[in-house]
Amino acid sequence: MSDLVHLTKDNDIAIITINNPPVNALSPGVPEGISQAIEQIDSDPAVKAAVLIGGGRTFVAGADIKEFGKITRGENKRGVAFLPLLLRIEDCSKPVVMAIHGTAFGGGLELAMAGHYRVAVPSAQVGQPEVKLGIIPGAAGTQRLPRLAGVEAAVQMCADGNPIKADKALKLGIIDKLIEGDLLAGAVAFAREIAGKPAPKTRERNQKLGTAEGNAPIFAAARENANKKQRGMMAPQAAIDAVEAATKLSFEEGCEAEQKLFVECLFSDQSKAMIHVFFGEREVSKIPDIPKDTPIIPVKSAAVVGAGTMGGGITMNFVNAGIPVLLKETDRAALDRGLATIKKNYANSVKRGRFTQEFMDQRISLIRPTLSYDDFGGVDMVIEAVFEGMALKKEVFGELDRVCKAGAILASNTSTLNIDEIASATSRPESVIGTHFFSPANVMRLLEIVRGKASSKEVIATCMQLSKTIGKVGVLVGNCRGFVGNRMFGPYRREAQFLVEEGASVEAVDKALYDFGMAMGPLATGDLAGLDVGWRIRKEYRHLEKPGERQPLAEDQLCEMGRYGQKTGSGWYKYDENRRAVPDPEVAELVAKWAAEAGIAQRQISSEEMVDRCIYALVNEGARILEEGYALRAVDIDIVYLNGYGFPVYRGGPMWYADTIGLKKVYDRIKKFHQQHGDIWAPAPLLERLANEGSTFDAYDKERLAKG
Ligand code: T1G
Ligand code: NAD
Repeated sequence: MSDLVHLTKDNDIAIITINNPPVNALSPGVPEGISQAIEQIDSDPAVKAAVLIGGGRTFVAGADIKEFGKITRGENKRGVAFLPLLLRIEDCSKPVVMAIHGTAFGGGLELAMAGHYRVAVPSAQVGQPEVKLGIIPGAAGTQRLPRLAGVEAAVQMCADGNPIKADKALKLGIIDKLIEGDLLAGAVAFAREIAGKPAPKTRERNQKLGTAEGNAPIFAAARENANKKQRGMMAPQAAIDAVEAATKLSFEEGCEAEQKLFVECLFSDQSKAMIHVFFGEREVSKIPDIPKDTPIIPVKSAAVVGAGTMGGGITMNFVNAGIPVLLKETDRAALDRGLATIKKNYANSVKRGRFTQEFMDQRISLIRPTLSYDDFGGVDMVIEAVFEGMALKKEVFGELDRVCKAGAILASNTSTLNIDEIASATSRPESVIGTHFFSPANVMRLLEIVRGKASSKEVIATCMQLSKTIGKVGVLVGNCRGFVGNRMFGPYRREAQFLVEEGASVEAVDKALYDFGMAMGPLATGDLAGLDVGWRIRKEYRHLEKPGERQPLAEDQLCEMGRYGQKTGSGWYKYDENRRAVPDPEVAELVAKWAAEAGIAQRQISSEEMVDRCIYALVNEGARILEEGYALRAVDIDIVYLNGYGFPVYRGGPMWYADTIGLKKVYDRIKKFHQQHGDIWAPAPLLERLANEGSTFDAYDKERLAKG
C-alpha cells in the first residue's frame, strides 16, 4: 500500500484512508493506492464491507489541479483517467461506503458516487466546482450525479459549480445518511448494517433520468441562465451538454461524450486562465518578506470613521464577521443617513433570502453609532473613510494617534492619497496602513492593502489575514498614486474617452469592452462610480499634468454641467427611473463639438481597436507597476482586476491575457499606438524586455519567486 493510501481493518470492515494533505487531492499515487486496496478487499473473504475516508481535514477535494498544466503541456500522459478505477469500485463484490467530511469536490464527489453508499457529517459539503476551473467533471460526475440527485439538481450543480451542504445532499439522494459525532465509527457501523445486502451501482440507477419532454425545459433554462450569469464561458454550456447526454445515451456512451467535452475544455485558453486564477488567489496571500509565523494582532473590535458610501459597507463587512464596530460621524444627520443605508442594504439581502431577519438584527446590534472619539481607546483597529482630502485625513489620523491604544491598527480607505504622508500625522507610522475597499464595499471582493514605508510586518500580516475573515481577497500593493487598480484604470478610461473623441459612439466603446467580457463598459462604469470622483482627483493633481500631453476632454465638461452619472440622472448616458442607461444624442453632439474645437479628426474605429487600446493601456501600466515594485507579482495585478474591476475571469486578468496573446504581439501593437498617439503610449521597459526575450509575465513572476 502507498504512503498516500492506507488499508486497515475493523474486524470484518475494511477501512481505506487517504492521506494526501492538505486536501487529499487525487494526485499521482492516490488512485493507484485506492485501486490496490479495492483489489485486496475484493479478494479477502473476511471482509464483508469497506469504508473509504479522508485523513486530516477533508474527504477528497478533487483531482490534483497542479497536474492539469502538465497534461496540457504533454508532460503527464496519464491524464485524469479515473473512470476505470471508479468502475472497479462500483464492481467490487463488497459494498463500499464513502465517509465524507470537509469537502467532497470534483473528482472527490465522483469517487464518492462510485461507492455504493455515502454517509457524511452535517458540516460536509459536496460539489462539482470544475466549471470554476474552466472545465467540466471528467470522471463521470455528469453521468452519475443525475442518477443520484435527479436531472435538475445535477445540471445546476455541474453548471454553476457551487457546493451544497450535506443536509441538502441527503434530501437529493446524493448522501444516504448523516452521521452525528465520530464519522469513522458511524460509517463502520453503517457498513456493518448493509454488509451482505445487494449493493446498488450508481451507474445502473436510471430512475431519476426523466424523459426527453420533461428534461427539455430544464436544459433550456439552464443554458439561458448560464448565458446570463456566466457570460462568455464555454465550460458551463459543456457541463449542461454532458448532463443532457446522460439522459439520452447509455452510461458508457454518456461517459465518452463527457470525456470529449472535458478534454476540449481542459485544452482551452479559458481553462488555463481560470486555473491561473485558482492558484493566483492563493498566491497573493504569500508575501515574500513576511514569514508565515509573523505574529497576528487580534482584531476583536473595530471602529470606522465616516459613515458615507464606503464607511457603511466597510462596517457591514466587520459585523458580518462578528466583529463589533464603533461608527463615527460628524453629526447626527450624517450618522442617521449612514445607518439607514446599512439597514436598507440588510433589508434587501433579507428580502432576497441571503440573510435571515434574525441575522440582520444581530449584525446591526454590533454597530455602535457615535459622534465622538471617546470610546476609541479600546478598539483593535480603525478604518478611516472620510472625504478624500489630505488635510482632513491628517486631522483625523492626528486624533486617532491621540485616542487609540498602543498597537491599534490605523487604516485609511483613501483611493489615491499618499499613505506615508497620512502616517506622518501620527507618532506611530508603523501602525498605519491603507485598506482600499471597492464600492459597494459590502459586495466587492477586492481589498487593496497598501503598504506604507513604515507599516510593520505584524500590521501587514494581520490585514492580509483579516481580509479572509471579512470575506475579501486581500492583495498587498505599493504606495504609488492610485495604488495598482486605480493607477491602471486611469489609462484604460482615458483611451475609452479618446476613442469617443475620435469618432466612436459611447455605446460602441462600451459594447466592445462588454463583448470582450468586462462586467460593464468603461464609460458606463464611470457613470456608476460617479464622474465627479475622478474630476475632483484630476483637479487635485492638475499641477502634475505634463504640459502638451493630450488629456480627455469630455468628463470634466460633463461634470461642469452637473452630469456626474447615475447619481445625477445623467453622465455619458441618461438614466431612466430604473437607473437603466439610455444613449444620449446630446452627449454625442457635445463631444463632436469639443473634438472639432480641439482639431481631433473623426474616423471609423473597429471594435478590435477599441479593445486593444483600452486593454493594452491596462497591460502597459501594469508592466510599469510591476517593474517599479508596486505589485509583488503579475498575478497580483490579475487578481486585483478580476475582483475589483469586473475583468472576465476566463481571460485570467490583464497580464495573463497579454501572455495569452503573446507579449511580442502586444508590444508591437503598443509601439504602433506610440507612433500614432505619442508618449502616453511609450511601451513599459519591462514589456519591451519580455517581448524581445519571447518571455511572459508569468515567467517573470516565477523568475522573481525563484530569486526570492
Ligand atoms: N489540487 C491541487 N491543490 C489543491 C487542490 C486541488 N484540487 N485544492 C486545494 N489545493 C491546494 C491549494 O492550492 C492550497 O495550496 C492548499 O491546497 C489549500 O487550499 C476529475 C477534473 C478544498 C475548498 O476545484 O476549492 O476534480 O496555497 O487554501 O481555503 O472531474 O482548496 O497552500 O500551496 O484553498 O481550506 C475540482 C479546489 C478539481 C476544489 C479548501 N476540485 N479546492 O479550501 O484551502 S478538478 C476543486 C478548493 C476535478 C474531476 C475534475 C479549496 C478547498 P497552497 P486552500 P481552503
Ligand atoms: P462620502 O462622501 O460618501 O462619505 C464620507 C463621509 O465622511 C461623510 O458622511 C462625512 O460626513 C464623513 N466625515 C467627514 N469628516 C469626518 C470626520 N472628521 N469624522 C467622521 N466622519 C467624517 O465618501 P466615500 O465615497 O464614502 O469616500 C470615503 C473615502 O473612501 C474617500 O477617501 C474615498 O476616496 C475612498 N473611496 C471611495 C470609493 C467610492 O467609490 N466612493 C471607493 C474606494 C475608496
